[in-house]
Amino acid sequence: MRERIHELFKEIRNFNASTPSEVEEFRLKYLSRKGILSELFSEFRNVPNEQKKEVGALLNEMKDKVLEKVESMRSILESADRSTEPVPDLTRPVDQIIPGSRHPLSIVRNDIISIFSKIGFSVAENREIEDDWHNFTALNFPEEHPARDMQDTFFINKDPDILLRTHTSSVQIRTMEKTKPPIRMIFPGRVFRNEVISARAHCIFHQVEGLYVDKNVSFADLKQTLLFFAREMFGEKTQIRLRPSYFPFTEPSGEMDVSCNICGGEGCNICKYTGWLEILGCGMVDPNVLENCGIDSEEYTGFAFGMGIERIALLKYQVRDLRLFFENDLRFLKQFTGAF
Ligand code: 2NM
Repeated sequence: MRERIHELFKEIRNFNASTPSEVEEFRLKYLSRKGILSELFSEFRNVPNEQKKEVGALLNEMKDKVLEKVESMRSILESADRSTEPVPDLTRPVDQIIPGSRHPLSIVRNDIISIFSKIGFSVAENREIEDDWHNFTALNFPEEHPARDMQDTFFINKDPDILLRTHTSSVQIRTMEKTKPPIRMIFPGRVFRNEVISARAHCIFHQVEGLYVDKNVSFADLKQTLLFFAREMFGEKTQIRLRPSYFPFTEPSGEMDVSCNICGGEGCNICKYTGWLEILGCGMVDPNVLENCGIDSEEYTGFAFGMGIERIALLKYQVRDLRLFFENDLRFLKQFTGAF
C-alpha cells in the first residue's frame, strides 16, 4: 500500500489541466465518495498496527496535496482566462455625467440668505411644531383671531396648544426670548396653513422672515434695507413702494411691491397690468411683542418683514402653478441648473 501511495503522490504532483472541467474531474477522482482517497481509507483497516501511524499521516497529506493542487490549478486557469480578455478601448468617450440641480425653492432661499448676509444678518432655524404662545399669543394675536381657528391652522391631536407653525415668526419669538439686542437675523423655514391646494396656494410653503432689533431702529432703516434687498434680488433698476397694511405683530405695518421687471413697468399679465408685484409684508415690531419677549420697548425698537419663497420663485422663474414646486417632476426640476 505504501508503494501505491507514493505512485499517487507522483501522479498528483505531475497533474496538469487545461480546462476547469479537467480540474473537476481530477478532484472527483481523488475526493468523491467512491474516489481514491475513500478507497484507501477503507483499506486502512488492513494496515498492520505498527504502520498505521505512518500510513495515516501519508493519507492525510495526500488529501491536502490534492486540495492544494485543485486550488492552484483553478487560480492558474482563471488568471489565464483574464489575460485573454480584450483590452478596453481607452479612446471611448465617458458616459455622460448628468449633474443634479438645486430645487428652485432652495435656489431662491439661498439667494435671499446671501443678500441679507452681506448686510450683517445671520440665520436661525427652529422647530416646526409649536405651542400657542410662540406662534400666536406672544405675537399679539387676539384670542378671537381667525388664524387661531381649526379652519386655518393645523392642530396636533386637536390640542389647541400644539400646532404646526403658521409662520416662522415663532422662531423670532424664541430668538428674542433668549437674546439680548442687537439682533439682526433672518429665519427661513417651512410653514403650514390649512388651505385648499390650488395653483396659487398650498398647505405647506416656505418663508423667509427678518428681524432687526436695536436702539434707534427706525422705519427709514426698514425701507433702506428692503430697497437694498429688492435691487440685489431683482436688479439695480428695481423700484419699491410701500402700502399701508395690518399685522397683529407690527405697528405700523406695510406691504412692499417691486416694479415689474418683466414688462419694466409697462404692464403685463404677470403684474396684471399694474406695473407692480407684491413681494413682502413688513413693519415696526409692536412694543407688546418686544415686551412679551422680555425686551424693554422703551430702550429698543425693531423692524421685521416676511416673504413667501414660492411667490418669489414664481415671479423669478415665471412658473404658472405653485404645485409644480412640490411634485418633484424631474422634467420641471432639471430646468433649474447653475445656481448652486
Ligand atoms: C411678516 C410681516 C411683518 C414679523 C414680525 C415678527 C416679530 F416676531 F418680530 F414680531 N416676525 N415676523 C413680520 C412682520 C412678518 O410676514 C409677512
